[in-house]
Amino acid sequence: MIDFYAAKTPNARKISIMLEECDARYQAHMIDIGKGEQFSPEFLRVNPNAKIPAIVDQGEPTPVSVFESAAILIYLGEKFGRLLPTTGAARASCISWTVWQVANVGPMFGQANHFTNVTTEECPYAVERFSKEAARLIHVMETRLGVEPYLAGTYSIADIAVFPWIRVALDPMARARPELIGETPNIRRWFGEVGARPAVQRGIAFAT
Ligand SMILES: N[C@@H](CCC(=O)N[C@@H](CS)C(=O)NCC(=O)O)C(=O)O
Repeated sequence: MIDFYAAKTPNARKISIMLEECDARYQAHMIDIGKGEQFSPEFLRVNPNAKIPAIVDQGEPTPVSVFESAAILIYLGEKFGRLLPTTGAARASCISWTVWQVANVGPMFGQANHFTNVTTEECPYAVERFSKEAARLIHVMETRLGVEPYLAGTYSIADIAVFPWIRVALDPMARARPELIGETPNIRRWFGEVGARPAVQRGIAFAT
C-alpha cells in the first residue's frame, strides 16, 4: 500500500495518473494547502519541504518516503517497471524531459498564472517575464512533438509530468492562460492521445 499525500493540483495529478498506470494499491490523504496543513509536524516528517505531492511506500521492509514529483515518478517507474526505460539513451531522454517539466514548465506556468490571475497587484514586468518564458516552453514542446510522438519517443513518465499542466492551460474554465497554447497542432495531437488513456482519465478524475 502506498500513502499518497495530495491536493487538487496539477503536481498531484501527475502522481495519481502514474499510480493508476502502475495499477498500484494506494490511499490518498488530502492536504488542505490553503489552510496550511502542509506545515503540520506529521506532514513535515513525510516532506520536510512542506509541499505536496509526496508518498510513503508501506510495501517495503521499511517504509520509504519520497517527495518532489519527479523523484516520485522515477521511484514508481522503477518499483513497478513501467514507463521509465531502464538503460541508455532512452532512459536519459526520459529523465531529461521529466526534469525539464519540474524545472521549467511547473515553475514558469505557475508564476505566469500567479501574476496574471491571482495577485491583486498590477505586476506588468512579472506578467511579461513569466508569460514569455511559458510561451517559449510551449514552443519547445511543440517542436519536440513534431519530431517524436511523445516527449521521450515513447509514452513515459515525462508525458505524465507535463500532461496535467497542459490540461490546465487548455481548459477554458481554468484561470491559467489558454492563449499561451495558441496554434499548436502537435501538442493538441499528443494531448488527445495521452488524455484518451483510461489510466490518465482515472488519474485526472481523482479528487475532482
Ligand atoms: N517541485 C515540486 C512542486 C510542488 C508544489 O509546488 N506543490 C504545491 C501544490 S501544487 C504546494 O504544495 N504548495 C504549498 C505551499 O507552497 O505552501 C514538485 O514537483 O513536487
